[in-house]
Amino acid sequence: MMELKGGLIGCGFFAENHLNAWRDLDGVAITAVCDRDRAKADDAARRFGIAAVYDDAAGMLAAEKLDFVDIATTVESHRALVTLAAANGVAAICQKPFAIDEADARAMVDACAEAGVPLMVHENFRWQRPILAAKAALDQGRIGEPFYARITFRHGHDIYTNQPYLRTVPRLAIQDLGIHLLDVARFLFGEVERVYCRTQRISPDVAGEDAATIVLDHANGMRCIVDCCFATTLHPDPFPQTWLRIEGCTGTIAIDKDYRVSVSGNGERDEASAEPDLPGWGAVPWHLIQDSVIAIQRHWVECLREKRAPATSGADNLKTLALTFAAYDSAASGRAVTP
Ligand code: NAD
Ligand code: 89Y
Repeated sequence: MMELKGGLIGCGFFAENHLNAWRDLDGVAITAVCDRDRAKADDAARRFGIAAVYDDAAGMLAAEKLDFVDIATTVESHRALVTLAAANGVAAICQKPFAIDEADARAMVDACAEAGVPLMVHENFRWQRPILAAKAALDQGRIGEPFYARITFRHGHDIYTNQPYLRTVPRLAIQDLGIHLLDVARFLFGEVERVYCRTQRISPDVAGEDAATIVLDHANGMRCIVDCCFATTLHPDPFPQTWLRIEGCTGTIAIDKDYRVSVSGNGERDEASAEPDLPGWGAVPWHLIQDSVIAIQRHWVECLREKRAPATSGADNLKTLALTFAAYDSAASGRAVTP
């Protein structure tokens, strides 16, 4: 089997997880790295033993024979980089948030479709083990027909040291984190017909909202509350755990503190840990996310080889993005919005 060759664009904070995960996977290798900050690209290349180093993505795509690029940059660069990959006939993975508006997102999806190249958004939360365990219990019918859910991510962990740009973005909690939870809501319960959202800015040191409460009316009749906050004081701090409750006609599925997944029903409760193993290169508490990075990148390799669309394709992510835009519209207008 030929090894797939990838080029990584953006060697910043989160790219470290991508590079480590690629190294863990068989049948794929990152053979070139690029960062417009040459020192970052050089440093990643040295630490990961990658020979080809660039400070310009166009130069990398012109010179290298790549099966895909993995774009781990922040959102403002995504449209230029994804359309560049499409113009070169190269498949692309793009980090979340995929785009800041629908026009950019559609332009990227259309460019890749016209070029006939696969496009996946690196939307990894639905690949977290506790979420997959809850989805399996739901699909097995263990709580009957679901009618209510709450997906919550509230913490006070310092996210700003590693990601300083988060302090200055005008759209913070929903665009950075709520987007993952909205994708999980779609993954578990399907599409959404109405969105109602209220936001708050708790910390005086951030420009955007750092708390949001979103009510979703799903097409299947379910009601789901998506709730995130970066200014919660709790000890021990639960970052980066997503807690979940799904109520069905005959039982309840829950993800609680420390990756405990339970199914209650018929007067009984099954509970197990869905904590992922710590990757050799990983660190607690990021191992929950790091494990899901390995999982989504494995999925990408399988999809490329089998020529099938990834679960979080660009086209699929348009629907998750539509929920984030609807949430901001609702927060601004005070009304429920149809995405
Ligand atoms: P970062 O600023 O640390 O790194 C981005 C890097 O991209 C920088 O080194 C920058 O120089 C480089 N870059 C930007 N534009 C470029 C271009 N046109 N060509 C080449 N290099 C370019 O950012 P980060 O914190 O690593 O975040 C990157 C993305 O990852 C963000 O969109 C963020 O939301 C996302 N992220 C995802 C998760 C997750 O769990 N999925 C977690 C953290 C961050
Ligand atoms: O950027 C965010 C993400 O995607 O997961 C957690 C995070 O790093 C900070 O909120």
